[in-house]
Amino acid sequence: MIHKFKTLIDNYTHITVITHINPDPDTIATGLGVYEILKNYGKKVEIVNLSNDIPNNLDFLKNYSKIKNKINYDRSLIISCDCGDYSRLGFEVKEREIINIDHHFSNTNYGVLNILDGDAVSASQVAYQFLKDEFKITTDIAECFYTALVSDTQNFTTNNISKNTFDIASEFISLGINPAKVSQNLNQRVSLASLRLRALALKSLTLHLNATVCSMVVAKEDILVSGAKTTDLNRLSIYTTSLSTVEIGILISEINNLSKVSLRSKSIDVSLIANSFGGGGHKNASGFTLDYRDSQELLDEIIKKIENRG
Ligand SMILES: [Mn+2]
Repeated sequence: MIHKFKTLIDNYTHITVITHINPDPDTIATGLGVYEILKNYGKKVEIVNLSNDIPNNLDFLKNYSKIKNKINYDRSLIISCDCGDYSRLGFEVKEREIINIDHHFSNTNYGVLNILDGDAVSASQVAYQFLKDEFKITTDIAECFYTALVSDTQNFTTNNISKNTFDIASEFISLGINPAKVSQNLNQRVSLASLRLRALALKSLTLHLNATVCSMVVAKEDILVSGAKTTDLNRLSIYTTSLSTVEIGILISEINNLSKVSLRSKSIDVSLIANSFGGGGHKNASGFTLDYRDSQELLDEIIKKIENRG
């Protein structure tokens, strides 16, 4: 497969790295690592994200300032990072060849080359394991991949982590990265607006089905009043499974004309529920987005599905 990868990139002078809509640190940091690898290999590379709202606590990563919100190259090879299906790219690139690097079980194989590992804890793990024997992994690249790994495992606390996760982390440390620097940037650069939003979201916390399900709703007004950005919503879902009795957490966010739902679980497969609403994701972390719906009605419908699941 690495040969096909090399043949593909050798066929092009220009490469566009695409990161997913509603970006999280895994997509951005994996994209930046891949960007640097290809630059060092001698390619003309651009890295894009559809939104203008990139988490700014990632600005310590090399080439962060190069991220643009439009594709400038007319003809380029596309490399997508952490995008489970084509719509996650956000750009119209159907006519171009796509290399798809991802770790979602639900990935739809939309690329000409699909580099997938559903057991990997981050897209950066997939990229690193695939590329490390053929390309030089510098400290800057390792820092990107490590940041993505720490973020997608919520600081090594998700239940998909294993010895392999720590082995890879230790390889990144051998490559010269500073774990404390990454932790501080990821966890201790929270904006006041996002703390205010967290308070409002926690205020909405409600328990259902004998306290086995926990929901939180972020209303349009909450985002407005707190001054938070939509990327500040990313971290809120962790609170929905904080309580010991809770098996499934639901976070509903009213963003513009959309209802965005994040589902989290301790062991139950919530991706099936996300699928039934047209979404996808991982067993313990998945979600879906709908045209705006009344949050209480939507919540009732989700809870009914949870109650009636087979
Ligand atoms: Mn990811």
